[in-house]
Amino acid sequence: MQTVTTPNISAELRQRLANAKRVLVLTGAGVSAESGVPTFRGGGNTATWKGLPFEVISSGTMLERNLPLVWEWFDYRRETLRSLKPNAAHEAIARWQERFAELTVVTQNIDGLHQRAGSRHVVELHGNIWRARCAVCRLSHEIPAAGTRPGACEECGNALRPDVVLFGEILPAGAFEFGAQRAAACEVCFVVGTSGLVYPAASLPEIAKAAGAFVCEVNPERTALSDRCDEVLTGKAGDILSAL
Ligand code: BJW
Ligand code: ZN
Repeated sequence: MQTVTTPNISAELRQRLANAKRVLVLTGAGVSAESGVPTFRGGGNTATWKGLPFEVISSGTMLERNLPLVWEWFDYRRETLRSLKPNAAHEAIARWQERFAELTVVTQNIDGLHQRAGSRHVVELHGNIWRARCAVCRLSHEIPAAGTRPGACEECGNALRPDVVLFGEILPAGAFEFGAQRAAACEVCFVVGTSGLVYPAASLPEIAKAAGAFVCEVNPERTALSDRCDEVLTGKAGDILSAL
């Protein structure tokens, strides 16, 4: 029999959640870990591919140098994602839409699992692996889960690239700004399954805290952000968010 320990949730967090209208959730790779998606840091299998560290292959520099190799890397990643499903953490976050007057989900993940669990209006800071975009006119193209990805832009015929944000690249217009605006206005901010190392995403909890929000981290390990959170719930996102 599987035992699930109830996390030690403070009375203050319970009270704040009972009164909260505006809640922001920032998620990272750890929220998809229980679906079987490898994280980038601290284990998993994504850290290197064909001997290349992910910071090298998932970079704007590599895209300029070798687009076919970058496509190969994302084709491989889509293949591993194809059969995976949202987990209890994605589902709990989707249910919070009915619980709070204004729930903002800001994710660094590119896997689309929040949307598949039913979350609407997810702010994708780092793009989506199920889309390609034209390197010239930026037109977005869906990549079907079954079948082959589009070869060239249907508008201008130029090369397509994965619609994800690589190291050294700029985030999608308005995405971070929208997240920052919601962070500054929220009452409770959850930071779930992220190492908090990648900017500007990692600045959202800081913006929330500076504006007076209660910041709560959910992670089995301590992170770069732990010391600046008001509460740290240690454990897996699926267990803790379901209990909350
Ligand atoms: C669980 C769990 C369970 C496990 N339950 N939890 C300021 C200072 C220094 C540098 C910069 C700065 N501002 C910008 C930069 C440069 C750079 C950056 O941040 N570098 C740092 C690493 C130093 N940022 C950028 O380049 C960004 N662009 C930008 O800022 O443009 C302007 C600019 C350019 C150049 C210079 C300055 C400014 C773009 C960042 C794009 C990041 N892209 C990636 C790859 C996407 C495509 C792909 O998938 O390949 O996004 S990198 C990778 O890291 C991916 C993730 O979204 C991102 C964050 O990782 P995340 O989600 O935190 O995952 P992990 O693996 O790190 O952590 C997992 C966590 O889960 C762990 O804590 C586990 O414990 C936990 N966990 N199981 C809950 N069951
Ligand atoms: Zn085009």
